[in-house]
Amino acid sequence: MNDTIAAIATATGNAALGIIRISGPSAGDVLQRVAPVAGKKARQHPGQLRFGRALDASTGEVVDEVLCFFAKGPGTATGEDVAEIHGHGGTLVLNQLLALACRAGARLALPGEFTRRAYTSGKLDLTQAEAVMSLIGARSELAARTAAKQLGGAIGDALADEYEHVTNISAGLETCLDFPDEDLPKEMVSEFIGRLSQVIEKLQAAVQSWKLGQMLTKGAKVVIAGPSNAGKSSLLNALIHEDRALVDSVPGTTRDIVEASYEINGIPVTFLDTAGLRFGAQKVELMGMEKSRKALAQADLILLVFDGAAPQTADAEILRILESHKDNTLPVLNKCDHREFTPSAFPEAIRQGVQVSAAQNLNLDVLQQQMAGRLSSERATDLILTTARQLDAVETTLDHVITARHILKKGGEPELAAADMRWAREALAALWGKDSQTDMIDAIFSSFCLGK
Ligand SMILES: Nc1nc2c(ncn2[C@@H]2O[C@H](COP(=O)(O)OP(=O)(O)OP(=O)(O)O)[C@@H](O)[C@H]2O)c(=O)[nH]1
Ligand SMILES: [Mg+2]
Repeated sequence: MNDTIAAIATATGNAALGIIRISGPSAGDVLQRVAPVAGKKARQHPGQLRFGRALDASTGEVVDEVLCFFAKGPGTATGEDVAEIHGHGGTLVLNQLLALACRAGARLALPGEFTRRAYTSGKLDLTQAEAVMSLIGARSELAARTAAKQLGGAIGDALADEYEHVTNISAGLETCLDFPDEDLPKEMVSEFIGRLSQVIEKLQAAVQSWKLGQMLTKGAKVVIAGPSNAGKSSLLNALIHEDRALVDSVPGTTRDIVEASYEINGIPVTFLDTAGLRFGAQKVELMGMEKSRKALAQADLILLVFDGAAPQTADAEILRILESHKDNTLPVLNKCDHREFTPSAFPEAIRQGVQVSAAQNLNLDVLQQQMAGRLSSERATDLILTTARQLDAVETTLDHVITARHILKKGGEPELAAADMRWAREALAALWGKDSQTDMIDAIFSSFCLGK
């Protein structure tokens, strides 16, 4: 980390501005070599932008008119000296500026290297570093808000108490191991069990948040399924306000799956309009129906659409789908504008569904609200795990904490509980990329009296 790195920090393509970012011990020197006058002024006035010219040192030619910025570490994003050259946003000119910076002593940064330096210098923990990418890639407002919270350290804050309990109990058990002949004091054991139960509850909530985290990052899959001709494609078009899928009065219109992206209450949604399920279909339509059934298995939410004027279409297969996916299925009775609309002719579970008219845009707001409710029931929490790595760390911690509590409850060997608590501590520390050993040593010594 004692070299100085540089990269184009803005997107490629033509734009009003483009920024070269430089970080490392010679950031100031590099800046001054690229833009001698403005760079010098920027170094004299850290935190301010100075106007000047970037020059090709070998020819003395002006490459671009630029604004220069300099900030001294460690109070910077990477913890190092940081410089920026704001040039015009053309691909060619930015590459020239970057080449000047490299000739002036910087090297090209590797992907993620600025954020990595921020992590190494303790500016960010791992969950915050991951949040940088989530924020940049966020596809919806809620995803962006969640990433922004994580960038601010939300996961660390939400699990700070749990980490402290795990570390302290681990330290407590390790200390007891030094006195193998003595049993653990009863009050201590019951206190540990109580605290572990709190930890378990919180970690379980964190694990549950993963599903929502996935929906936020990848988007929720909402499959529109049901009998042929129920108005599934009409409903898709009405929900996304776009003429996306073909609609026709002949059953079997949709065969391949039609996808469309949309956002519902801050959650990015991918709708999958599927081939209607019906008896007596022929080859291609049957292939489409097979795809429909597969799509159901991957759905976060299924809109099971019925033609409210054709109760006979709610046949055995459809009812089986409703039964086997009842946790994530929302029945929808379409065509409520139809004169033969008869919800009472449907089985109870379907009759309770939302009554809409895709053709007349009736009640679609109610349907949207119900979808949002189903997709974001766990939304209240600040603690949302968004990467597989985070989930793995929390699940591993949870396993060990549960085992340790079990051992303590049945009066088992403290060594065994201590081993599980050590693994739990290490796994939880890995969530943030912390050094659990140092934290535990801190926990042990902080319980010593002053001056000892
Ligand atoms: N009256 C009325 N007719 C509708 C409504 N929604 C759809 N329809 C009609 O129902 C027929 C079938 O509509 P689609 O949207 O193609 O139905 P689908 O479920 O996608 O059909 P498949 O793709 O064949 O399975 C068309 O003639 C639509 O105009 C509605 O709300 N009210
Ligand atoms: Mg269709």
